[in-house]
Amino acid sequence: MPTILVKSGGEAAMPEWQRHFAEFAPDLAVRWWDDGAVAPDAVDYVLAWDPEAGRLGGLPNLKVIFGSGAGVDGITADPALPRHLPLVRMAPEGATQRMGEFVCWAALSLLKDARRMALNQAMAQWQDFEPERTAAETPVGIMGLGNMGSRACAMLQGLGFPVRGWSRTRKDLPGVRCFTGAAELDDFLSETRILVCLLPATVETNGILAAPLLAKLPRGAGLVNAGRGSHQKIEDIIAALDAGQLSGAVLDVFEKEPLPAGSPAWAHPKITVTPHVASLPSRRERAQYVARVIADFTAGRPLANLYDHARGY
Ligand code: NDP
Ligand code: OXD
Repeated sequence: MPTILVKSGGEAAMPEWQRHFAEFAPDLAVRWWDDGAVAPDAVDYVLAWDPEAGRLGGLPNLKVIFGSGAGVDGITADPALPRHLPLVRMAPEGATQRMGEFVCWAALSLLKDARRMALNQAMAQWQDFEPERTAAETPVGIMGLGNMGSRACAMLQGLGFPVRGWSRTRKDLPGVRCFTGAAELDDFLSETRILVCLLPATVETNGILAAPLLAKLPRGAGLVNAGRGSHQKIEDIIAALDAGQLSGAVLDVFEKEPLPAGSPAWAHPKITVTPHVASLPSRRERAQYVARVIADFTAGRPLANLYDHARGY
C-alpha cells in the first residue's frame, strides 16, 4: 500500500486527514510525519508545510512532494531538498476563491476605513466620516497575476474596482491593465490606489514592499500584503503610514509568525493584522486535490502546479 507522510496542522489533525484521504484515496496509508513505525523506505509521498531540513532527502523511495500551501518556500528552504522530485503546489479551486474573497474584503476595508470604525467602536465613539472615494474611483493594483492574483482581479472587478496587474511575464486578462517586469513597475504603481501583494517569495521579490516602492504610489494609497512576510519591510510600512504616504494597511503575513507580542503592527491605528488566513483551503479540499494529483502521477499524466526551481516559484 503506498504511504503518505503528513506534516500539516500537527499530529492532532491526523484523524481528520485520514478521514478525508479515506474518501478520496482509500488505498493510501496516511501517517503522521513522526510516526516511528513507518520505515523511511516505505514512504512514497509527503504532504508538508515546513519539513525539517534534510528529512526529505532521507526518504529513498519518495516520489512526489506536496506543499500544503500554494507557496512552498518552507520546503525549498531545505538545502538538501531532493530537487529531482516533483514538488506540487497546493491549488484546489477553493484556494483561489478564498483569496479573492480576502482581497475583496481587504480592499473594501481600506476603502471604507474599517480600521478607524473598529477603533471608534472600541472606545464607544460615534464619529461619522465620509470615505473619500468610491470603488470605481480607486484603482487596485495586484502584484502577481498567477492562480491567486488572476482570480482576485476578476472578483475585484465585480465590485466595481478598476484593476491593474503586474507580473514577471506578459499577461492578458479581461478588463485588467497589465504591466510586466521591472521596466513597467513605476507605471503600474503610479495610479494604484490600493496595492495588493500576491507574489511568491523569491530572491527578486524579497523586501519589495519597502520605502522606495511605497514612495511611487499616489499619496494616501492603501496596502494589502497576502504574499509573504519576506516581501515587506515593516518599519518602512509604518513610516509610510505615519507620514501619510499610506493611509492604511492590511497585513496577513509577517517575517516572523506568529507575529511577536511586541510588534508595533499589533496596535498601529492604521494596520489591520490578520493571522495568515487569507486563503486556507479545508483539509478535505486539500486531500481531494492531493488524491487527484497522485492518480495523475500513477497514470503517468503530466502534473500541474509544479514548483520550478529555475524561476524560484
Ligand atoms: P503563482 O505561481 O500562480 O503566481 C505567481 C505570480 O507572481 C505570477 O503571476 C508571476 O509572474 C508573478 N511573479 C513572480 N515573480 C515575479 C517578479 N519577480 N516580478 C513580477 N511578478 C512576479 O502563485 P499563486 O498565485 O498560487 O500564489 C502566489 C503567492 O501567494 C504564494 O507564493 C504565497 O506566497 C502567497 N499565498 C498566500 C496565502 C495566504 O494565506 N496568505 C495563501 C496562498 C498563497 P508570471 O505570471 O509571469 O510567472
Ligand atoms: C499558502 C499560504 O502559501 O497559506 O498557501 O500561505
